[in-house]
Amino acid sequence: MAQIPEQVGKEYDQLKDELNRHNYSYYVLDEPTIPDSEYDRCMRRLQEIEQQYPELLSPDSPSQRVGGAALPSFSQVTHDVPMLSLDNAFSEEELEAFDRRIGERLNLKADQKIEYVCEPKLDGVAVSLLYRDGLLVRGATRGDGKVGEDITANVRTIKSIPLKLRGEGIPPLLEVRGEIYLPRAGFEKINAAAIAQGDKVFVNPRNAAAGSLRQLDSKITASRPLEMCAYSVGQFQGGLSEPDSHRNMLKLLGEWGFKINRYVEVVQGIAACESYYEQMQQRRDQLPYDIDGIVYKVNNLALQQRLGFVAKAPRWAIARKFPAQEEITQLLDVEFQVGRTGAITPVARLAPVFVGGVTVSNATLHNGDEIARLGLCIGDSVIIRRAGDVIPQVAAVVLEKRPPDARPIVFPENCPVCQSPVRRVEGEAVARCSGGLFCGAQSKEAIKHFASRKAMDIDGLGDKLVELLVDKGLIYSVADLYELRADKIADLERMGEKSAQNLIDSIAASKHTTLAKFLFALGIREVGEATGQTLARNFGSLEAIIDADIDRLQEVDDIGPVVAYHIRDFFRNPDNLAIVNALRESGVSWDDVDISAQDSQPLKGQTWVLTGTMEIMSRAEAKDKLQELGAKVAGSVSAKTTQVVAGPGAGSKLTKAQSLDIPVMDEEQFIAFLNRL
Ligand code: 5U1
Repeated sequence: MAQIPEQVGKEYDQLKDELNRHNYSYYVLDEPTIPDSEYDRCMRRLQEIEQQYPELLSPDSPSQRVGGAALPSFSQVTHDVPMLSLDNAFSEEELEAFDRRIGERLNLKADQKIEYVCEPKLDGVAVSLLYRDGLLVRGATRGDGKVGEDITANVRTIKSIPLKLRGEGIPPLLEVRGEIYLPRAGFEKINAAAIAQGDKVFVNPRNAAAGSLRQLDSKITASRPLEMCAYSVGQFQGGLSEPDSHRNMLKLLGEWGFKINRYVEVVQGIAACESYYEQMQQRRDQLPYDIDGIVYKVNNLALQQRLGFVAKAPRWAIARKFPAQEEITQLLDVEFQVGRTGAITPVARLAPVFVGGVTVSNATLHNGDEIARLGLCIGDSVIIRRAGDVIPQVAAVVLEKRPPDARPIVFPENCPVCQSPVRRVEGEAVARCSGGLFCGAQSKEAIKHFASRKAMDIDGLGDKLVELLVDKGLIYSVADLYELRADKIADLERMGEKSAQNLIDSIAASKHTTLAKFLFALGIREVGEATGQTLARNFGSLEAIIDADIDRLQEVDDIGPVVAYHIRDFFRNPDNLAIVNALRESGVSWDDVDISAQDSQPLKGQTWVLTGTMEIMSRAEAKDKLQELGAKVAGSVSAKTTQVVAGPGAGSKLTKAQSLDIPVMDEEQFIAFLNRL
């Protein structure tokens, strides 16, 4: 065995501490401290040392988080203290009855309020983690509450689970309980990877978390971005005396290195529990993970003891469930919609179902591949999932319920609107109508996009009115908008002379625009707002863009071969050029951009974030201004953010910026800053 040089031993301990500290900051506190590249360098060096001196390797080494050899099976674990489940309250009345029962058992006076801890109920998998002398020695599933499975190798791979506890006063034996869950972004990511590989996808983040923990090969678990929040203690033996309240116990767990949900709150009395429920229900869609309800716990641990248990659940806690985010319903039909770029999207028509707080009767099926992947037939019972801000999804088919008369879904060969052939480019999932602007559906969508706020911003020209104008044959393309006359449209439904004139005035007012907005308004595939800005900044005039070949277009930062191809393709099409010319002849105009000013763009290379309310200038104006000055405007704060502008009501983005030491200014300071440039 090679002698371990003292220097190497010291370096090893330092690396371990540094990596564990970083893991804690990054995965528990959400506050990155060192760049990824530095983390990777430390990890490589640690592994190098472990390879050379394997006797140094300890169970709390961060290298142990990558997973090890696959197990033949999971062994069983008996819980010394059973893992309880929770009773549910399905209404305010049931919650109030829970509070009354507690008051009666504790002989409280009618006006005496009980102190409760309110916690979001994370939708994942319950876990027990056993620590001896501060080291993680066992992770187990709940199982039936008495006997679970040993998933130690898998839990070691979860970065927010401490392998070694930090801080003071750690009891020699500590069993922590909590929830392992998969944030929504991680769920989307692993499902996207499964689709790319032709594997089965998970129906929801909970199933994905459970499936990831059930892996005998812990390397697979390590590849899933699971997280864990602690919510109680099963055993606490020796060391300091236990805290007196549940909240203080959670605080202590936080100090020892566990992630504690940030929305945990102590309240007085059941009415406050109800307001907390309402607040969290409002917030539910914006959370980055699924929660399925709220857990209320009596805060005082001595009172918890007095209250005790019934069967498998404590008397001192209850879960109030939120409306389900998944429901079963029937697929009645599939219709095919044609989008602005001709993309044909199958849309599921469903028997209406209340899910995630709204009634859902349609869901997108994305494309033909998605229908094939789901194995969907008309008449099937399907699981609809609506979680977060996302549009409702058909998550799975319930095959056992397939009726004998279920029919296969046939993708159309011709456009349902204009009958032109449908084409699918090899390697692309999307099938498209080949009719171009000849297709009524495509021209309607193109006009809606052209008129939209971020494009030509034609006030009063909403989607419904565009449909009506096209259906009545008053316009065929965007160029016709500028030829409209008030007397031609005054007779339309709910129009009248005054509204007709207002619309004509708004159309006229939209004529003077910017090159960037005009490019965006044209609806060229893959050319969004930001690409419109980039093109305008780099070419200065429309003529220069029309004349640019693919190579020239690709010389521009952020323009790859696909975008370049679509731009070129658009301006090669004589119909499109005719529309562009007609628009210019009608008076659509902009000031050419001074491209020589490019190098002096003072904010080039910077990333700004706008958060909170803007009271003096609009957020859109602020964004335009920053982009003109060369800055990127991002939606979230990260270590790469240069500057944050925070108005009243700024929340988590401001907190994150402060924790990362990113400079923050308010709107007045921002305007003063712009004036100085
Ligand atoms: N937040 C939270 N979830 N949850 C689940 N607390 C909590 N407590 C539980 C369960 C099953 O059980 C208690 C009895 C400790």
